[in-house]
Amino acid sequence: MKSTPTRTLAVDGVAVLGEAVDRISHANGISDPARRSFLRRSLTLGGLSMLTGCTLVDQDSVEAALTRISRVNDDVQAWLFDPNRLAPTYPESMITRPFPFNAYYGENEVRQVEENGFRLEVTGLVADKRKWSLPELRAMPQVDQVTRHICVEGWSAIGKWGGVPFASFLRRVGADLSARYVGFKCADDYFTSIDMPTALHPQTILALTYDSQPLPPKYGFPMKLRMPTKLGYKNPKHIQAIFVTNTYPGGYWEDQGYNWFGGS
Ligand SMILES: Nc1nc2c(c(=O)[nH]1)N[C@H]1C(S)=C(S)[C@@H](COP(=O)(O)O)O[C@H]1N2
Ligand SMILES: [Mo]
Repeated sequence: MKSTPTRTLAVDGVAVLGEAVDRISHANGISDPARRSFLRRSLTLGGLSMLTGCTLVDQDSVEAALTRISRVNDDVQAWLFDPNRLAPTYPESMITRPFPFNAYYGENEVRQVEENGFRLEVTGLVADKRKWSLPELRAMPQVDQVTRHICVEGWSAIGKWGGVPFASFLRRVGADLSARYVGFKCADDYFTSIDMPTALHPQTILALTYDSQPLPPKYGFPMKLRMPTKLGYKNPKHIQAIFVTNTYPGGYWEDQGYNWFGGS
């Protein structure tokens, strides 16, 4: 018997939706199977279509509708973000040893960046576009913090990072603090971007050390941006260039469906 086109579409749509809910749940840190299956059961194509005002005819339009939900989620998270609320800090005795490595490639492919000749690029909406050597960054006042890193893949670990408070760095280079985004380009071609309120958060640091030692290659030498208020994938390692902009820069995982705000 031949099924009607509408019926076939609905069945395919539900399958696509189920997969998409899993992916978006993953990207938003919803790892609890009970919450996921609740979402799977309660989110129907009709509901999604009503929520987003999109006509859901194929995989692309379902993806577009979910992207739209993810953008609303970004706005809600940005609105809920309290620039003065501090993430928990921990005693050094609670540091996870060994601290896990993660990247979009294996540990045997970690980028080896040379210290000699390294210069951090700073571009976009900043008054001073001078490049920075590592000794120059180390000469700025440094802070240390022990915080929890949370990865959407379902693990978390406590680590100790030290470096320059990112707000001091942005002020020092005369960044336009009313700009929307700060973007990062990394030596391994990873890239990401964050909102200005998080960039200015007191616990956001341009980290040069891990556990009081120069950042080892696997944890992102020569520097990473460490934000205990954001999920792991928002914390770029091997930073090569920083830019301030009002044009949405996206990110390596964000462009593949991970939520952009990525609060933890
Ligand atoms: N340059 C770069 N930064 C990156 C990644 C990456 O692949 N490349 N992966 C991100 C992800 S998903 C995680 S969980 C953390 C892992 O950091 P760690 O190796 O210090 O645990 O780095 C983030 N920053
Ligand atoms: Mo991650």
